[in-house]
Amino acid sequence: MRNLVSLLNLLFKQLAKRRALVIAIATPLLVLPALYISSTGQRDGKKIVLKAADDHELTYPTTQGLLKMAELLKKWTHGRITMIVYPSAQLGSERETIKKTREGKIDINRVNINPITQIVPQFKAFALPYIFRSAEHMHKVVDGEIGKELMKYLEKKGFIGLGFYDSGQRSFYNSVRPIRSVKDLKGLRIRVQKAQITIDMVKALGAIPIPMSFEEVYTALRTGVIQGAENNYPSWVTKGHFETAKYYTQDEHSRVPEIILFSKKRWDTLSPRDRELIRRAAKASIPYQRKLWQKMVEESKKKALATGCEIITNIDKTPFIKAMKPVYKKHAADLQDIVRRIRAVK
Ligand code: GTR
Repeated sequence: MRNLVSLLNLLFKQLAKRRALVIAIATPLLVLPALYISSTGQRDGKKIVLKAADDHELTYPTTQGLLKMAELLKKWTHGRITMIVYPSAQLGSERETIKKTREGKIDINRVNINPITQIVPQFKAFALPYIFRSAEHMHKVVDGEIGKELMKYLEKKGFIGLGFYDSGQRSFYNSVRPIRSVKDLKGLRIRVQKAQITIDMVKALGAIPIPMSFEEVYTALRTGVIQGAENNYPSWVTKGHFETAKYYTQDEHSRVPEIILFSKKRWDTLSPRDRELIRRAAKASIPYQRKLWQKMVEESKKKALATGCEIITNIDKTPFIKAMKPVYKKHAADLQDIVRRIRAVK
């Protein structure tokens, strides 16, 4: 018995020593890179100017998110890394900027996932109608393992994914009549993003999908080329679509997020230290953007109501969900596993 006690004592002492040793070795290993990154060493090195694109104006939460990134990079590097944000589609429509980002002509690009599904079909999992139960569910999925997995597919296509911003839910709005059921959509000319999944979704509901760029929607609504579109509250209002399309129905058919892309071509020229800084800045901008988002949704609704718009919230979504079956059949056939995993996220 005594032997056993002394054996155990010895064992504990050894373990304690080892732990001290592990801590002594690991602490500087963990702390030093962090100190290094935040130290004045960031001043030195190549000056870098990054060009960033967004199709919303400066006050919109996504553009504000990019500006937060720019501010952090400037601060952390004492001005060595400058990120210039070009708002309001100054660098081109979403489709054009995606191409330019791939070519290395734009370094950072905040875009919606819908057009990305045309390049990386796996992202359709995030664009499927009614796939997410709530904002919390969506955050858990995109910020977790599934989000990381999908980001990997981007690399082969020339992009580095830095994180997801909020875009709320997309719903229908139009200038003709309040949509209270699926049949009210019948025959309406509805603008959609240039993505097959959104085209098929609108078709499945009996409306006529008209793919066009975001920048063309305002005039197309005014001239009657289209009678409606689908988007979140802030886009409906900030882009002035609500001036003509006065009926907004909260059918919430998708909760497709926004993504911050970095050009792989440019990424490959950066030092590991700068890549890490950029990743961190993007990550830090996400909670900031999401907070602004909440505020903007409320403000947009208020503004629209104050100008005489009608917001229809009390609809039965079940027929909308049922009508989306062909969309799942066509677009989610190869994504069954991921769809199952998304649904299983609690
Ligand atoms: C918005 C999104 C834009 C653009 C737009 C659209 O919600 O933030 O980047 O994708 O939708 O419908 O084209």
